[in-house]
Amino acid sequence: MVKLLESMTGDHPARPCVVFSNNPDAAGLARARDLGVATEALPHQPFAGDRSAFEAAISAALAPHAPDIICLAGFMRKLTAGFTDAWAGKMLNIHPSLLPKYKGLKTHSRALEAGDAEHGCTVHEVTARLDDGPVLGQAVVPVLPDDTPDTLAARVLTQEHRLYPAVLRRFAAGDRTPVYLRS
Ligand code: NHR
Repeated sequence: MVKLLESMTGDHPARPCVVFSNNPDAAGLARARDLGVATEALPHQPFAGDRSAFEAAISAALAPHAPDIICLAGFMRKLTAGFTDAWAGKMLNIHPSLLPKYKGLKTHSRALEAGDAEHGCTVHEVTARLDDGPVLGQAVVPVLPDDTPDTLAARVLTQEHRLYPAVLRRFAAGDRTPVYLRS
């Protein structure tokens, strides 16, 4: 998220208008404020069992900031079709695997257990189906012999920090041609 904020300067076609979290204590909110970006936070727990009500409250919190694009970055609440349809073609996510491999959680240990020679991350459009929307970019890293889930995650994260800003820049300019990176 911080890499995205920092990337939006100069000739970049977008500017950050707000950072939202469902965790009022998220460190990223303070990082955003330090960078001069507005923040909103709304815990999901009071909405237990009613995802649509939570999403309506998110929409109300975002509305004054008038976003054109939403970038999920570590957002861990599944979104219903009501929200994803409203933002179809305007909401991105970064997922730590080479989709369509390893949708869902624990992607690094799953890649290691499968004996994959390569792993990576994917930026995709968010649709109602989890980790399933059109691919906008991928970055590939090698899996090394002594990797643990943590060492592999760190290698992927370095590429996430390159890939997501590169995809957002292209996407915000209206170009959905996928970006492919290799370390
Ligand atoms: N929502 C939709 N409709 N489509 C996607 O592609 C989404 C999404 C919401 C979040 C991010 C995704 C990831 O990068 C994302 C993509 C959390 C879960 C999940 O199961 C799934 C996918 C992602 C993030 N969340 C549980 C839930 O009940 C809670 C898990 C937890 O808190 O640890 O919402 O991986």
